[in-house]
Amino acid sequence: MKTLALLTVAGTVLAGCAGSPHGGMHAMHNDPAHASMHAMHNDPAHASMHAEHMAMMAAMKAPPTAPAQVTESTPRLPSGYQKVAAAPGARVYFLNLRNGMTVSNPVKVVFGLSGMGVAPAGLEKAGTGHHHLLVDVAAWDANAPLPANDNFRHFGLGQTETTVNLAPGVHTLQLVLADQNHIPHHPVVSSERITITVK
Ligand SMILES: [Cu+2]
Repeated sequence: MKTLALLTVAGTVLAGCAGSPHGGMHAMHNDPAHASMHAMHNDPAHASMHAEHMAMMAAMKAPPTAPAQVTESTPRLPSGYQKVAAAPGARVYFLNLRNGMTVSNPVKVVFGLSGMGVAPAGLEKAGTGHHHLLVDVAAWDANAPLPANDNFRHFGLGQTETTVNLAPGVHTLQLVLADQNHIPHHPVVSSERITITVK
């Protein structure tokens, strides 16, 4: 009976999140192998697995994070600088983190990019850029070089992942792709802004 109840809860969440980027995860609940994991919850030895599963479910229910306030991108800067064009449909996203997750230091962040390539800063190559991780940034300017500080972290060597140490508590993260001069593309290629809790 307990197993059935858990599956029912999963089914309800699935219905509420149709079309969400977590669709693939929800799909696992229909997988017989995953269903057998639920059955194991009756075994105390699998209590930790149960806790992990519940944490995952909690992350799915987290309210979405308010988007950052971003100035409207213009093709040129006031200086006359012509921005590098973003490839149509280009997308940057967190590969290993989701909104609402609770994580421990050091926090690994893996950058996902589709439709464009990664090139080191300083190298001008069409259809490329380098990653920037924005930590606790609620507003930024799409028409200026991204600042370089603890809140705006540059990966100018072309890195596609990093580990960061963050103070325990709640933080927001966002990824922004920018050109060889650290200026966001036009239109902007940025990820969803997510909230994580660091233990
Ligand atoms: Cu940069």
